[in-house]
Amino acid sequence: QELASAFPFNPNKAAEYDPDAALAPPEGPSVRPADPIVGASTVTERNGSDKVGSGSPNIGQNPTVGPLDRVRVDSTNRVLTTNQGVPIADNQHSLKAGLRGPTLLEDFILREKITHFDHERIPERIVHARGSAAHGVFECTQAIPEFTRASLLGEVGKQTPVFVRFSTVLGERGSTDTARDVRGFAVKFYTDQGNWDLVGNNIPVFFIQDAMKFPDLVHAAKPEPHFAMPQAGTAHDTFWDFASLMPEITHMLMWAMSDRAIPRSYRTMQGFGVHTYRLVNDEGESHFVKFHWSPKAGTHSLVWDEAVKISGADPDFHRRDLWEAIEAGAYPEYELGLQVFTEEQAEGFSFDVLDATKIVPEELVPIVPVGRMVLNRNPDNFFAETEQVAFCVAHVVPGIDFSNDPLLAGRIHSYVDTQISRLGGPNFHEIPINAPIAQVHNNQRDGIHRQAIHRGRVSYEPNSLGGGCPFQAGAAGLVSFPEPREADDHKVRGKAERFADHYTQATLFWNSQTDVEKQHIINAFRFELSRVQTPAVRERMVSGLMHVDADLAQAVATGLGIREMPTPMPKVMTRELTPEVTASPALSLFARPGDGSIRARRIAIVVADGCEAASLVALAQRLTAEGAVARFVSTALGAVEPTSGDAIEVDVSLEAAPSVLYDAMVLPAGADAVRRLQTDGRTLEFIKDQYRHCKPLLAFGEGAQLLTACGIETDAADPGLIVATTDATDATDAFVAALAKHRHFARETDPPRV
Ligand code: HDD
Repeated sequence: QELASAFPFNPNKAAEYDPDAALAPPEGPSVRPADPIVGASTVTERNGSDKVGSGSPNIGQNPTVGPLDRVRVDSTNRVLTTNQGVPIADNQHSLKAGLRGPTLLEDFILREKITHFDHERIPERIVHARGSAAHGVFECTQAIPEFTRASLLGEVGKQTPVFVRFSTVLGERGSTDTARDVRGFAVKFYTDQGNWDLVGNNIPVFFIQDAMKFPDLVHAAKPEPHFAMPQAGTAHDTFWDFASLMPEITHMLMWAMSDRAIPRSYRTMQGFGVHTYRLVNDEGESHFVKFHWSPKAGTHSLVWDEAVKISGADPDFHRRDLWEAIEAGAYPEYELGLQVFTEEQAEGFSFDVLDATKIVPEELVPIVPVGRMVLNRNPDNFFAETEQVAFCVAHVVPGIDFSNDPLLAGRIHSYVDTQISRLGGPNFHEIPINAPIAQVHNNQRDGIHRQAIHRGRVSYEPNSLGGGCPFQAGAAGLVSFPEPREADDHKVRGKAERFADHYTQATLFWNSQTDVEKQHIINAFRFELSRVQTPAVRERMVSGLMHVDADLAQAVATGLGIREMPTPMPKVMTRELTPEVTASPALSLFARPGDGSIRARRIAIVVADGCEAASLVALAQRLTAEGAVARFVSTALGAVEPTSGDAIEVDVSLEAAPSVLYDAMVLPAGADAVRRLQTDGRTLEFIKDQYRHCKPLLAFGEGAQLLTACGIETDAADPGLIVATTDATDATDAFVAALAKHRHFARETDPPRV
């Protein structure tokens, strides 16, 4: 008895001794109950699990499907042990034959520790290696049983636990977050009909049309194989060589060169299922569907110069942002919208819906909101959850089915396959983060690291010895949509005709952008292609862009020093298709400004000895009250003495957190403070970057002199630039409004003036 209380049993095993104790939520700071969506009625907490849901999970019966608490470990007040649970007396010294003698082979404690350490790493994902994830809840806001029998969309208010991983595609596991790249947006829904993984990106189209080309694409885009450079980016010869020879990539390039590829935050980007999928209802009727996630905070991006600088200042910028927002209770929220259309409609479109390089314009098929997703809990352990989570496109539930998109077909194979080497075997579905909350019963057995302890002697079907169990679900199970085949279909390698239209939607995207966005796209092409060493590749790219838009091609060519425009690239498809839509304002980033909130925005309030504190403190209080993060910044840490009132404790120095890590900046009044700040080049650089990156700036009183010192015109008509007296509430209001708008691009020039 005494021994048991001194060294309590492993909670994973405790059920065998005391089932009640095993099912109780473990105590300790690392375990918090999931935060339900405010106002929702159907969240049920099971064992304090984060996997909340209204289904009937088989908690406590099947060891593979219990809540994550089953495997959470909290070492508070626990003794250090070996992996066998043996208490360790001394964790500082190996066992030696005498103090100066040789270390003994017998020291199994040393060997266990070192051996485990030697095997800590697993292969990183072949693509999307760099990522961050969070737990959350999906709630159905519009039931659509007429379209799908998927239970998560069957009932308004129904909640389904989710785990979401965001990622960059190209960079290695430790690469920078703000590289120009597509972002992955992968959602695992733990539904009561099994897990559904919607593995999407923040861009609704893809580089290629057929999975056959995926290894080529990735080989071209990843660091070049002879010297393994560059890291996390496409600005090199092999990518653009491939791109210039694959005109189907053109539409995707337009998106990837836009500011979509440098999001401000995972909280401020859209997500897309990309492919056309199918919804299937109880009657077995099918509709095509496209999935869209839209962030409540609006779509906001960085500017390129800023993204580059953030890479140095904080390579974890997006990871930190997601983590901190969730810790602060500013839960990222996204709306799930569907474009649902029939096969007959699709046949009438000027593009092929099986071609992943095409969108279905919203003007053609509106997006209907059906649910919302709130990310409300950070993982407890990065490796166990974020690294080991295995998203597989093949994981669908009854009511959700595939289309014949040939890119999708390859993905259905690739994801399960890659997990087998990445996670070391076929039992990766038993790793707690991957285990469904729905029950798992089948006759698959054994394999490396099997967790489930199957009872009985039956592991085959049909059987009579096990009473025929587990038995087929029949119509209640997943029934693939019996899509009829065309009578004259032959086995063939090739593509349907409309796949060959490579430019119409690239032009649609270009025509739908604002002037600011167009300029950023030109700049991105210019930057990326300037890094390409092979002139023929640069020219070939320009010859392709000539089919998108003459001005775009010309501007890029000028940036590359190409004086004579090349001959346009020969088109694969000579027949002209008439697009239904020639401009779609919804494709602009500015079309989704967000809910006007300033939650989780970061504001640098610059202080120095001799500043006037009252206005700054009042502002900081207001910003904090609205959920923003206000930081007192100065040239060094320590306390700053204002002209009156209490000293202000500096949160962070200019050196440690440069301008690019803030969304906005405030300059103080006070002649002495301004004089001090003006003599420090870093302050001026800070201000210039804020201005150049089009962020809101508020200067109180003499603080305006700092703007002038940077060559910024303080009387310009710029709603993002506010010059105020110290007690101006109007100015504070204007500043908060400017912050909600995010960026003020009217001041932007190319090249930058300041
Ligand atoms: Fe993929 C990972 C998204 C095409 C093969 N992909 C991966 C992830 C995302 C996407 C978000 C990371 C999941 C996570 O966070 O763990 N991939 C896409 C999208 C595509 C796409 C939206 C096009 C519409 N992918 C694609 C093709 C293939 C793959 C055509 C192969 C034929 N993708 C993989 C993979 C990865 C992967 C090799 C690497 C790690 C993993 O799967 O789990 O299987």
